[in-house]
Amino acid sequence: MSDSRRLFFALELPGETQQQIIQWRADHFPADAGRPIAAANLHLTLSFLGEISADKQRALAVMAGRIRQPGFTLNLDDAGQWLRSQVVWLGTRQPPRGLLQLANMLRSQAARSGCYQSPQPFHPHITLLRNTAHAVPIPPPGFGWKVPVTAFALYASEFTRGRTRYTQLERWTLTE
Ligand code: 2AM
Repeated sequence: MSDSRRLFFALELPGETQQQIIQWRADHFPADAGRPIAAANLHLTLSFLGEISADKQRALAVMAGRIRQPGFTLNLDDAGQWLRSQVVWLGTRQPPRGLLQLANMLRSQAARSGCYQSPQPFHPHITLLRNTAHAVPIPPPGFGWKVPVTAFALYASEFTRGRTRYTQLERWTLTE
């Protein structure tokens, strides 16, 4: 049996914020707009690693554990739709320097370890809806959640019994 798993580094969201976001989504998007992501699965990916071996996972976790930087505040005040990938997302108009620094570090560690990293610039986002086959009206500006970010984590993505489940494997606190 293969020991590789589909892994990614991401920021978690506080449970309360996840609940507020899904309430806002229910209030502002038509029910048939797309497939809603479950509250517990709302996250912001920093670096997608793909299917990697247990050995590579350990090596990447050691490098992640050496990252030293302070936390930051994420203001989730932007939303949009990517027609090609058929997703509606929540993001930020002004990505904090700490977020870009953390994602850059994890992405370059992953690339150096042989994990393919998309050449597309990093566009921090939280996927809210998938399979949005048609253009969806995006709520006007005015919404926003300020999220204090004090940690990042490594997740496994598993698809079982028709459901995607994200399991947090390791978590690191952001401190200088
Ligand atoms: P998405 O929400 O924009 O699809 C788990 O699947 C996480 O990894 C999701 O946040 C997903 O982003 C991201 N992801 C999946 N495949 C990816 C890929 N090939 N490149 C970058 N991110 C990916």
